[in-house]
Order: sequence, then structure tokens, then C-alpha cells
Amino acid sequence: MTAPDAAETELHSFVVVSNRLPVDRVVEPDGSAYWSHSPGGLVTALEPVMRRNDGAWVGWAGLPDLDIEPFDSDGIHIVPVPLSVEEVRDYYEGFSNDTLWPLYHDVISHPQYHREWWDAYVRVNQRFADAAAAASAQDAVVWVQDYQLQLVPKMLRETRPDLTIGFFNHIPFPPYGIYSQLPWRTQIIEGLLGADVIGFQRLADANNFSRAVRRLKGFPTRGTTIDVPLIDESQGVRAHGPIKGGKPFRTVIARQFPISIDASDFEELARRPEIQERAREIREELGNPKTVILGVDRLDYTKGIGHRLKAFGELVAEGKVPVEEVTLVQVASPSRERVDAYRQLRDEIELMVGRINGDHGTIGHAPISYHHTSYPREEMIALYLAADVMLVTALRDGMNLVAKEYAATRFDEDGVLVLSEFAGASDELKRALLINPHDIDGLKDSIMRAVQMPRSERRTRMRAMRRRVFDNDVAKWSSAFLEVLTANGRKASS
Ligand code: GDG
Repeated sequence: MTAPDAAETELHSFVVVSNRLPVDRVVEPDGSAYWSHSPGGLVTALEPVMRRNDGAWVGWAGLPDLDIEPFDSDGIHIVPVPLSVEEVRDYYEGFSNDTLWPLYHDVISHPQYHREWWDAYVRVNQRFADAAAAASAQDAVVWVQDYQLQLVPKMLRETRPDLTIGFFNHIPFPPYGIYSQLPWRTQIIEGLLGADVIGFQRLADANNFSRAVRRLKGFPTRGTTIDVPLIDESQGVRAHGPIKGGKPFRTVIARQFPISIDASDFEELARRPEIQERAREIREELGNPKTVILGVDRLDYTKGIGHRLKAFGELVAEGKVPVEEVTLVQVASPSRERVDAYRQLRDEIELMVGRINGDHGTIGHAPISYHHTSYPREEMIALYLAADVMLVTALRDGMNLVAKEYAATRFDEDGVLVLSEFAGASDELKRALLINPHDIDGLKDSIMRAVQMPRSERRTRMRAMRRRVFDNDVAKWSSAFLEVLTANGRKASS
């Protein structure tokens, strides 16, 4: 992509706000810089809506201390929000990734509570809210994404009560017993309640949120709706701004909208002869084992990589999966490497891999083919095609798109998905072999069942999962959310 033309400050009727922009600022060692498009699922889902509505995308370009004017990129108006080095440390690596992330994932790792991180979170959320307000036309629809920006809905409503505001939480929302640890638990709930619709991955997440609202604010909740009084009794102030129509409360909808992928895009790539050839090559490079097992994750403690390695390592040690016949390919893509918990995790995982390979490998065969790297999408799809068994053993995961990508890729209706019941995807992919990753014996049994599953059963299960993923793709996700959002926004302002 070439350097963008700076565009004048424009007003937009549809605005997406997320921590990261759909484009990355890349700086070469020689100092030259360019923008690269990052074609994530969210971008693919929202691109058509963006183009139809002359949309703007507000977010951070991924590098500190970068102050760039808004510009247009592939039909989307990009509004960069600058973050200083300290803000990246305190708001992003600190409060977002070392406080909220572990807290929202059932405290698998200990959340760190630091007041200066919270201060940075408030300050940066205000900057995102201001940038979104400045880009929004009268009565625009604004869609805020994810846990890094939970205060933005309230901040936006305070200055722009005309806006229809949606929020989608990509990660779980924890049970109240865990959530209540957060010293700023009330402020976050109030921040989210600034939205007209709050979307979650699972029904359980929406229920956990509603319970937190009842416990902390005492607002009545009925099914998916929450009545937010315009006068907040506990504070004696107008907490969420006025609405038209003179109703004593605003109705906020909190419900599940399970996110998905662009399934046909995955299938289209998987059908390309060069990618199928690459899948064959991968098996060959592994020494043509009878069974290839695959794990693909960001190297994150929520993904249960250690549990998976433990189960597989025991099966190898017991001789149930001979090293000449079965190989586990584990892709662990680098993630959040400046956060301590992630550095420790990497050491633990690599120690385990080294031990298993050292104890049980032969000169020609290692039980685990481990890759701490990020592959191009084509290579990922070739890996999915090459894998007889896919292991998704998350201890807690909002959705887990890898599970859906595996199913979308397998147009041959083959392959077995072993899927944690703690991943949101398990609500939909019920024909996977569902497992509790904490139950190592149960996990071992499921791996063996997957390795030995007859072709006819593999086909029936994969067919059902594929139907689900194709019927509920990411375009359906965004249109379902936006339909509820615009309906509820209209109701609130009529
Ligand atoms: C959060 C929530 C929720 C991974 N390694 C490589 C690579 N990937 C891609 C996968 C997949 C994506 O990254 C990972 O998505 P997940 O959903 O599995 O997990 P998180 O990153 O934790 O995402 C999660 C999601 O948000 C969406 O709402 O499902 O629960 O935690 O698309 O394919 N892609 C490439 N190379 C890699 O090495 N190209």
C-alpha cells in the first residue's frame, strides 16, 4: 500500500472503534515507513458495511508516539489515535493485558492491579471516545470493540447523546465472584452501560454481565434487557445522559452474538491446488506419519497448550502414539512478549516440548514439531488441510476462531476437531469431541478416539460442523448485531 493521502476531517454515519486499526504502520530498519493492510476477520466482516455507509475506523496504528492525520485506505476512512510509550505500557500491556485479560479469563494467571495503569486506561479511553465523537455525524452508529475500550460507550454518550452506540466484547465476561475483585468494577459496568447494545460471545457471558449490573448498580434486568434509570439514585446524578421521548430509563440490550469467520474465503483458499500441494509437502517433511495432530494458538496461557502437551506426552510415553506414526505440530505464534506472564509461559512450554522430544524422539522422528512463529495465512490453511486431528484445548476462550477455521477449510469433510468446552465455539460445534482440558485422562481418551475414528464418523461430524460455520459466518454476525443495534438505538431516540 502506498502512503495515504491526508483527508480533511469528515463526519461519518458509521464509525468502528477498536484498539488496533485494520492497517499497521510498519517502519523498516532504514527508517522508511509504510502502511500494511491487516485482513483480520473483523475487517472482512465490516468492510462492506463500511463502504455502504462511508464508514470511519478509529484506532491505534500499533507503534508508540506516532501522531498521524486521518487518511483513506481501501475505501475506509482511518482515524489514528496516538499512544505514548508510557501509555502502551500502562493502558495496553498493563491494564488491558495484565489486569483485564487474566481477570476475564477466570484468573488463570494473577491479575495485577495498579492504580497508575487504571489512570492510563481512563485517559486513553477518553482519547478514543473524543476521536470517535469528532468523526461521527449527527445520529451516527458507533460500534466499539473489546475489553480495551469498555469506558468509551459512557464517555461517548455523555458528549453525544444523539449517537447509537454498540459494544462487542470479544473475550469472556467472568462470573461475579471473579469480576468483583476488580477495584474499578463499578466504573467498568457504568462505562459499558453507555451502549444501547452490548454483545457477548456466549449466553453465559451476557448472564454474568447482567448479574454484575444487578449486584453493583441494582438496575432491573429482564432476559436480555436492562433498564438503566436516567437518574442514577446511587450517585444522585444524571449518569447516562438525556434521551428523547421522556422515558424514565434507557433500555440496554445485553445478549450473545457469537462471532465467526469468512468461511467461504477459507474454503476458496483451501481448494487452491498450490495450497493442497503444500499440505502434502508438509506431511512429507514430517516423514509421512500416519496421523498428524495440530495445535495453532497465540502463545497465551488461556489456550491450554501445556495441558495439551502433558496429555500428548503421556500418550507418547505409554507407547499409545508411536513416534514414527503420530506427530503433533504445535504452532505457537509470538504474543505480548513484553508481559512477564507471557515470557514465563514461553519458557514453560519450550521446556515441556524439549523434554518430550528429548525423552522420546528418535534420530528421524520428533514427537512434537514446535514452531514459535507466525505463518502466512496460506501456510495456516495448508496446515489445517494436513492435520488429521485438530486440538483446541483452551482453559477459557471467548470464541476460538481456529476451531471454526479448521472446519471451514475441510471441504473434504475429513479431520477430527477436539474442542474444549471452555471455548465459546463449543456452544455451536457440538459435533466436535468436546473435552475438559483439566481432565488429562479424559483428554488422552479423546485424542485416542480422534486418532482412531472411522472415516464415516469423521465425515458425519465434520459435515455438521461445516454446515454450522457456513450458515453462521462473520457477515451474519455483524448484520445480526447491527440490526439489533439500530432497532434499539431508534427505539431509544423515538
Ligand atoms: C480473541 C479471543 C475470539 C494464529 N496464529 C497465526 C494466525 N493466527 C490466527 C488464527 C485466528 C486468530 O489468529 C486467533 O483467533 P482466536 O479466536 O483463536 O484467538 P484470539 O487471538 O485470542 O482472539 C477469541 C477472537 O478474539 C474473535 O472474537 O474468538 O476467543 O480471545 O484467526 O488463524 N494467523 C496467521 N499466522 C499465524 O501464525 N496468519
